[in-house]
Amino acid sequence: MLKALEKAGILVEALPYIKKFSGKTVVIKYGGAAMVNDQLKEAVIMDVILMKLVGIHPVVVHGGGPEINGMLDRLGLKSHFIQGLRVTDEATMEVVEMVLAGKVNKEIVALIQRFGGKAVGLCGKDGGLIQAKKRFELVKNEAGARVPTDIGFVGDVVKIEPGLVRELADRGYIPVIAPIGVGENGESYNINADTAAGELAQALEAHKLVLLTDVEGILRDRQDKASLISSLRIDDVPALVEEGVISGGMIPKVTCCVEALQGGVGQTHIIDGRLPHSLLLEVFTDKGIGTMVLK
Ligand code: X2W
Repeated sequence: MLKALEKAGILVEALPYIKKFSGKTVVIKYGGAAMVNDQLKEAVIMDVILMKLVGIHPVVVHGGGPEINGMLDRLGLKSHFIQGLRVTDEATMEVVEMVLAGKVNKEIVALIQRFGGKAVGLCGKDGGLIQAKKRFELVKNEAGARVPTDIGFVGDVVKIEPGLVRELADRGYIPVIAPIGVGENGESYNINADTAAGELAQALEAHKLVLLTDVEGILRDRQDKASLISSLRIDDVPALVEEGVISGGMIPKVTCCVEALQGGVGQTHIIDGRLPHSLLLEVFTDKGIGTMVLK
């Protein structure tokens, strides 16, 4: 157990950060492993509530890929992905919307309320928050050429209408947002949650975008946890991709950070959601815990 003095030291270390971030918006993408385990879920929620209580405006954008897979399975529907995106036919879209905007969104809202915060759940349809259009994913064909491919109701963000989210945040609520977009004719689109969080962070002119994932951050040597890169700049990214340090599922996450930074977000962080209170450790301590990507 920590001695009283050590505890005080930890609180004091947080002070300059509390001062610096007070009144600023922090968009948190919440998904993956940190959302499956109940204990981790509670740890994340408590961190978000603490942030709100010290004057920061956290905005939660959640995923729910594993929950969607589970429900599709129960209904006897197959999950199918192309380049990490769910191929979303009409029946799948119906399930995606029910699971994300219904079940997952309301679960998070209820948890925040239960632990003493105030939360309001929205999806991209509410107040026209996330306007989207059909995405054609560039997929390599047999000849090696990248051709636009129809993957159903997967959306690209056209426009974000952030007014409602700002108002809720100013009134003391934590907005909780499901990554469902709305099309011109009111149709629903399934949007990757990292992408939705990045776009929201830009529209809200957020100070920070935090992606909670199920890896430690970017490791120079994947076998060695001590090789974590705690901070890097946009300019370092191409070389790290070239060397294979940033690869696979990390590429879209880093791209999301780079785009957010280019769109005016101050700092972006990729952190390990499997570690209890990783959010607090990244935001309120000097060293942080994951990888920070800066401009
Ligand atoms: C995702 C949306 C949820 C998501 C999906 O259908 O799974 C697309 O792939 P995680 O938990 O962050 O993976 N959408 C287009 O991104 O959830």
